[in-house]
Amino acid sequence: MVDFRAAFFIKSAPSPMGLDADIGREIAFAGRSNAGKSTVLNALVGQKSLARTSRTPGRTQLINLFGLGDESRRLVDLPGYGYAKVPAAMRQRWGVALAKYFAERRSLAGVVVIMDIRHPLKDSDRQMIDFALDRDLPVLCLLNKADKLSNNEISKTVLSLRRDAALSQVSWLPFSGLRGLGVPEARSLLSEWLSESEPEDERADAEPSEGTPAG
Ligand SMILES: Nc1nc2c(ncn2[C@@H]2O[C@H](COP(=O)(O)OP(=O)(O)OP(=O)(O)O)[C@@H](O)[C@H]2O)c(=O)[nH]1
Ligand SMILES: [Mg+2]
Repeated sequence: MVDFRAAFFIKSAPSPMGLDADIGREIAFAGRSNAGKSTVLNALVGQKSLARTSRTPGRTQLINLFGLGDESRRLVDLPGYGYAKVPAAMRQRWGVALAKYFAERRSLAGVVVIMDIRHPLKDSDRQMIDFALDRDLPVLCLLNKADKLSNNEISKTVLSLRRDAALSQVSWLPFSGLRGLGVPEARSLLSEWLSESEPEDERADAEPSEGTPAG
């Protein structure tokens, strides 16, 4: 199990071009502004303010890169999308850079899309999911702010999302960054993504691992 509590800030970058070398494994976090991305990240790493949270949507306009223990396993906090005050030209440039990142980044091992459970699966969320599925990357959708709904409402929402045949490969998890709901489940899935053997041609060079635990 990856130690999420050992998360530390590596750097901020204005675009995916400014990220570090494309080695090791990383998981990208995407979501609409105000869906609670920073709160979710803080809950996952068990730190109050690793990723800054704000009541002003769209304050986080940089990519923030975090290491887990060392820099070979990383969480990539992408800027929130859907923020109306970002100029159209900037949004356009960002969209192109993001598409390139999702298409070409070899260390990208999976994508987490954070949504407000009360307003799930907006067009921009679908776009992120499609970027990931186009490359057969695993996707976890965290339905954040589940504390705002009753258990019955949560079940209904999750059931209807899981029924979407086009999204059958996507995992859905009710979540509350505020209350810690879903944290152990999310950590264990992301841990798997970060721990699987290296993708593609790197695998051919890898030593066969000894003593792999059974089960
Ligand atoms: N009730 C509830 N509120 C939450 C939860 N997660 C986040 N919030 C609130 O939602 C607001 C936005 O949270 P952030 O974590 O800053 O959201 P963000 O997506 O990082 O926002 P930007 O970086 O500004 O785009 C804050 O007021 C949080 O307190 C949650 O699980 N439950
Ligand atoms: Mg944020």
